[in-house]
Amino acid sequence: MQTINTTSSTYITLEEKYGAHNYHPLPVVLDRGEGVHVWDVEGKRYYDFLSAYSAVNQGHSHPKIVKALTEQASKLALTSRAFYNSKLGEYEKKITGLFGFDKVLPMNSGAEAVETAVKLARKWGYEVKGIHGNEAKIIVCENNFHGRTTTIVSFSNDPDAHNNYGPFTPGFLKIPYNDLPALEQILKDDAKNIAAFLVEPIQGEAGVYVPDEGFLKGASELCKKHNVLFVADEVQTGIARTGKLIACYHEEVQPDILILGKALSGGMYPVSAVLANDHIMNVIHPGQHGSTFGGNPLACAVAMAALDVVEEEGLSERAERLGKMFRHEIRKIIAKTDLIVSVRGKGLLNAIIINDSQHSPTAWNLCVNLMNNGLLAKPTHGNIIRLAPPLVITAEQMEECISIIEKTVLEFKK
Ligand code: IF1
Repeated sequence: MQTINTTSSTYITLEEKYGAHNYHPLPVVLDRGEGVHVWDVEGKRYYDFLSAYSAVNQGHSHPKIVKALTEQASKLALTSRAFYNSKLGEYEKKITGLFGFDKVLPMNSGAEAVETAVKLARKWGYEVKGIHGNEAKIIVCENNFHGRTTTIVSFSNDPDAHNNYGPFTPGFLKIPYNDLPALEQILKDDAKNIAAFLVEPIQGEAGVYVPDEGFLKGASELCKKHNVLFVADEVQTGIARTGKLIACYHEEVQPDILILGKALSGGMYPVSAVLANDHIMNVIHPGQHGSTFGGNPLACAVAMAALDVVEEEGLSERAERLGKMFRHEIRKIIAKTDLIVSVRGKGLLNAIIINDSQHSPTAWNLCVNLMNNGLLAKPTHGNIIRLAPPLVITAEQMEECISIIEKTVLEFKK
């Protein structure tokens, strides 16, 4: 049962009346954030276990990132790429050095970066691999989530994301996730026309599906064997979230194209990036791709600070260590209840599977009760609740959150 205070209801009413209804938020109105905490308009404090879908890995309003934002904003925010600027080259050197690529193409949203990667892979396919005109194919996985543009939803099999948005962009082949034999077969059948394999190292939206050990390595080797680009969408799994700087590093895989977003800015500003080596990136020439805000000085300053925080505060190691603790403690709770079937994840990208149908309100109701008990989380699909706090969470705070989860689960009445 959720009681909505009048102040909150005022804000909710405004959004209901004047905003498109493209979301169904939990009934909480957030007003302030700091570290792992957010506060609602009534001043109630919550632990944030969504982290804006893993965009706030560095914690809400991290002082170093806020400082970079405010200082740069008061100096020079946007020039467009019609001119050079004093932040972009420094940022490009930093990010390509950190992730081990020759070049970066700076964009803004994750979907824009995925679209950029699709265009880059296709262009490489035609101009380097020699695929005949307009025949380039890109392999994707069932139950993928790569964003919400028309081309991206063209290869989604989620009816909500896909239905009535046609006509769709052709050129995408689908295989089951985590299925190396299927990838091998499709490559054997049509490698000459295949430019790339686009994959999430962990499928976040689908429900935090972690592939079998060896899937990423095997897929990248199959791609290399067939001269197909291995494209890792690390928008959600990147920037230390899974316990490594990018999730591909759990299997020592260096993708041909790396897509970053979300926590690349620490959640402070829309910043995304596509990284690749020269033999791929150099197919793009002036006037062939771009964006008004891509590579703006403000984004560069924020992203450099956000990347510094990841290194300085050891966020990858912290995510690895506290993620193991989290799953261990949740498994102890699972032993005491039949409400939760299992827990899965890597680092601090985790999910619990609720013992009810995906169409039941149970996961939602549990999230409302968690909210009432001071922890914010939200179901992904139906009966799966993603649990992903900012990576700056301390062991003590994690213990408190596990207690909140245990209390809420053991008290829950369907
Ligand atoms: C929403 C989901 C998560 C992503 C991956 C690209 C993008 C995303 C792996 C696009 C974005 C966001 C989008 C947001 C909710 C959230 C989400 F539920 F939609 F699927 F995290 F799982 N690749 N994911 O996860 O990045 O354009 O949004 O910057 O659309 O509701 P974006």
